[in-house]
Amino acid sequence: MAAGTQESPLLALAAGAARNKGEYVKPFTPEKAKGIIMSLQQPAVFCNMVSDWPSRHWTAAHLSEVLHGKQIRFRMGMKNTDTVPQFETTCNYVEATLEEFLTWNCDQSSISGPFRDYDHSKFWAYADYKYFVNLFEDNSDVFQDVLWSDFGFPGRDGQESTLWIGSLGAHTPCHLDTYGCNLVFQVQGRKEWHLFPPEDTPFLYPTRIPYEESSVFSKTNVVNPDLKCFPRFQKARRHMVTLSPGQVLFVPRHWWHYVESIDPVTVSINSWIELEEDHLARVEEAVTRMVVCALKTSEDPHSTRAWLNPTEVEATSHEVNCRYLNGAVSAFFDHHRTPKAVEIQALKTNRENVEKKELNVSSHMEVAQTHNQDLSLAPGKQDAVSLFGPDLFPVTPGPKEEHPSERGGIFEKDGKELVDKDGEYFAKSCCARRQQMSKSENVVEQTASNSTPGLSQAFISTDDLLDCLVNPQVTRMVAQLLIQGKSL
Ligand SMILES: O=C(O)CCC(=O)C(=O)O
Repeated sequence: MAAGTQESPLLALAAGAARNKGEYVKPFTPEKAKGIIMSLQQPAVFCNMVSDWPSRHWTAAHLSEVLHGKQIRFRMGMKNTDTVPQFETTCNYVEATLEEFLTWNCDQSSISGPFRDYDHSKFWAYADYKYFVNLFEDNSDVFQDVLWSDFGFPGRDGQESTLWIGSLGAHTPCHLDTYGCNLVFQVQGRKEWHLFPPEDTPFLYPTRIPYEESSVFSKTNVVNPDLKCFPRFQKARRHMVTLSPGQVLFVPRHWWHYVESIDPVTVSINSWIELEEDHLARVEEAVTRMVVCALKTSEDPHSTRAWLNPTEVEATSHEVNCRYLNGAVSAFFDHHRTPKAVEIQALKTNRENVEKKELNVSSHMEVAQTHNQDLSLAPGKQDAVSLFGPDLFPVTPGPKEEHPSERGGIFEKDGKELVDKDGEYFAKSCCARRQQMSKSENVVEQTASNSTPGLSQAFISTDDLLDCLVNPQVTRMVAQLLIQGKSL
């Protein structure tokens, strides 16, 4: 049993008695669920945890009534099987109501309305990444319909959640999320999840273009890979699961995922749970942003749209990026007060990229592989696996398997920049996608705007950053990666 998941005998007795009376009892207490989430290093599906959540009734038809007439932005994609991923930068967008979406989706002969230019047999539509706080700004009561407190996160509800409504074929290209781990509640229809462990990153051909602060995309279309261009992808260990209504998928930190709607209408709700490692990740992202913005802006100063994901607010200036970096570093130090803690955290989170001894790219890949003998649990938490059963099943490598799913079957199938008092700029959040996600991200902003000195006296200067970026170890690794990338 994982640390922190031990159930008290009294609770177990009470649960047994309730079950005997035919009452609905969740298979895991909040403490136990949280213990699993914090120790499991493999994706897994929780069943029978959300049957009493009011949001289980949130079909697209129901939501269209709740949102009566609200305009939503839909991403439009092709139902083709190209080998090139459909990044958000290459998609078209349509502003429409949910009602108009449902009409287009059901009445395939409809030739009017905002979707009129999109032949239903060729296109899918996806209202993805919709923050509750934006979508339900006039109706915040609905936040309480989502109860992540049942998973051990008290107070977390719709306010920290995102909604996804799609048609058949709607998908999100393969990416990893930089921050947190993820809980995903499938409400309507089914979605197919293709997951790959963080250790397989070299086989996924990561790219920072399109640039997005909170995601790293794969160049590979994982459902139709071009193996001539991306031969290492063959080594990636795909884990697959079909998520059905009523199930909650746990996606551990830095697992790659491609997600596709396989029913005519799908609705899901997710929440990214902040983790300790996010503090250092935020510094890494600030460095990445600075490098990407500097190089891409000088390559083509007029067209940020070509490389910036539409979920990002805008390309930010060097000054703003510098402030963001300083904010992230200050927040890191605020969190890890002692130098020892800083050292441990930095080394721990570095494991995916930098080997301490020799920065050899190919040996790095092998090390990544051997690290991965036991993907399932954090060290010292080996026995959480005993919790697998009908209410929690692991997502395992290889083709998807049928799993016992819903008991009872009650679910339907079917930067902007801010000007501060002194007139100086600070990016509100360099991350549009996650701007409501993380309370700790606000800490970065506040720390940056309250305590970051002027650029000239910045704690981390441009030269400090350059000293690190052109460190011989780093440039050697970059050189090796460049050569390796061109020699395959
Ligand atoms: O459902 C999707 O299309 C993508 C979901 C996703 O990427 C996430 O929850 O992190």
